[in-house]
Amino acid sequence: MNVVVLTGAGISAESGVPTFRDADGLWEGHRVEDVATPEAYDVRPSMVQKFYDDRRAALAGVEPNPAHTALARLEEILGDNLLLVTQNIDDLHERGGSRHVLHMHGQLLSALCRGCNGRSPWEQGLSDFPPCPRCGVPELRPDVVWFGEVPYEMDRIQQALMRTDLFVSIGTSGAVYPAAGFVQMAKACGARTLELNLVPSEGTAFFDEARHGPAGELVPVWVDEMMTRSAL
Ligand code: BJW
Ligand code: ZN
Repeated sequence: MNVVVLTGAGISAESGVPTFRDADGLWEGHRVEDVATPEAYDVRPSMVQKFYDDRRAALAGVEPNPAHTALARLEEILGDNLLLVTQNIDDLHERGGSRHVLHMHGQLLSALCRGCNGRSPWEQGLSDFPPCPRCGVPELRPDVVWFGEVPYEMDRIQQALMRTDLFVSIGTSGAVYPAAGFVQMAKACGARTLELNLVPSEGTAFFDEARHGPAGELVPVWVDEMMTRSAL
């Protein structure tokens, strides 16, 4: 069976990583749609760099939860028949044991050079505008996808959605495209679709089945079901 899993901020919530659109969401007082843009970075680069430096530093204080580790167990069974796509820029899937993770909105532990367009692994802060390891120009920005920018690996994701048997969306509000449209694309191509989210998402009506509750409980149960089925 071929499976595509899409994850969002809700899967990391129980690890202590704030989501974007819940009551205690990120960017305190600002709508993410107003600040996660290249224009906001052009106007206030230091503020934006500090925000991402703080989030990068906070990774050291959080751990993967049972939802992340359950998806790693699923990868062990399905191998290349699982495509795990995350909108998250944290590294909790990798630390939970997943080996192949497609970060469509980029990664905190990577820097993108506005001089040469190169991507470099990055663990430190960027607020002091260090030189790019590739070209030496001090134009490194967070390697994340802001509104108006094209998410990574869209061709690969679209190909996978067209041939998948099952599409599962975990912990995402369904407020941001193109990820919010994956359910309809997969369904139009014949896949069964399942939502696992704390509450009904904006797109909940598009799913064949929706289960609501914390990802740390729902995901291990669903993965156990998948493992039982694959053992039959
Ligand atoms: C739990 C839980 C628990 C809590 N257990 N669950 C008009 C109409 C349609 C589209 C557009 C439009 N105008 C503009 C657009 C396009 C635009 C867009 O979608 N805008 C919307 C505002 C409408 N999109 C873009 O610009 C994208 N690019 C693009 O479209 O390029 C064109 C193109 C596409 C494809 C091919 C070719 C060209 C880029 C979008 C970039 C988004 N970037 C951000 C910031 C990334 C860096 C960072 O992290 O700071 O990505 S915004 C932010 O939202 C972040 C997230 O990845 C993304 C999604 O958020 P997510 O993960 O869903 O989090 P929340 O907080 O919204 O939801 C959490 C959910 O978890 C909730 O439902 C909770 O209930 C649940 N939950 N606890 C389970 N314990
Ligand atoms: Zn460079």
